[in-house]
Amino acid sequence: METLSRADIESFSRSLDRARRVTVVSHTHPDGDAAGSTAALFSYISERRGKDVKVILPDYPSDTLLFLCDNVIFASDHAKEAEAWIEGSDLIILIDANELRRTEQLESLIRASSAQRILIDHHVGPERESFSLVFSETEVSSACELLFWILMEMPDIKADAAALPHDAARALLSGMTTDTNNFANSVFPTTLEMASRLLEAGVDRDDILDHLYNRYRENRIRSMGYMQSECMRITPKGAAYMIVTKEIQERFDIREGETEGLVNVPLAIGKVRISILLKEDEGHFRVSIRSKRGTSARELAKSRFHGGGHEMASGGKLYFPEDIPSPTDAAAYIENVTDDFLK
Ligand SMILES: [Mn+2]
Repeated sequence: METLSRADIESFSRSLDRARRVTVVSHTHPDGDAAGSTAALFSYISERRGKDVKVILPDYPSDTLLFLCDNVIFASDHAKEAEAWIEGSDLIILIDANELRRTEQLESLIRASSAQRILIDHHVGPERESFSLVFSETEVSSACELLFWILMEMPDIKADAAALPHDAARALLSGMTTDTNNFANSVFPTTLEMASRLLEAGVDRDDILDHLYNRYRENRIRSMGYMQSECMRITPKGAAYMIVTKEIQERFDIREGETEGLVNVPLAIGKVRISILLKEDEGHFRVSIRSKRGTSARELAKSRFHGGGHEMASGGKLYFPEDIPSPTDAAAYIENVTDDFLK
């Protein structure tokens, strides 16, 4: 990848050489890119660099991603262990998040540590001031892709994907696959080149697809059908929205990550320009936004939902009672802001 600087690569490699104990972290509600990129860093740093390394994630991903999480400390139920590991680390790498606050409860521990901090990310607006070394590239599919191209430059890999630990290669292809929605969006020439090199190196893509897409619970599929049939609203200006209330989550026993992908579905409708999914949580809704070209999901997320992300795939939050008096006011809020936003 031409935009990677030789000096940064060398500096990263030296930091890995010097480190005794390494922490790899990513964002809360980890997706496939977070799980895949942290798993790949783990395999590379432990197997190729022989370092003591652990992945710490703030909480659990969906069950279908657990095949990437063999070496993870989940801080949500192992807080003491996570804290001790971070405190004893001299190198902390944040990947697939542009800001430390995306690690939620881990942020204060990371800020309190004297360890060197490195950021590897593909979102807009990296928090440069909190890291001594930053790899930030938005013209890639995923953090997994950016990491792949960084690893290709490493002196022990020498641009040979077959020299990656097998688990790292598999994790990289997995995370890139989920962030591109299985090659449906954010695909760059470098993305296909990465996929090609990993397949050539022997990664079993069919096995990855089976893990990612063929192991859902029946409830997830039934709830998605219900949401599309009964809960999707489309405004005259082409905003589609679905509100997954606490009541619906309980009725279908919806678990973490099980609404993943649902926000993309309404974009298949011709008149829909932007799709918004709200999932009720404690005191707020988690908001996912996807848009078609020419409409900015990021702008809407930034201006109305305290969020941000990518141009056509963003997220944020809607708080009650701060933004809306109560959860039942969410539909009216969405209709108002989208009517104003979609001129
Ligand atoms: Mn990502």
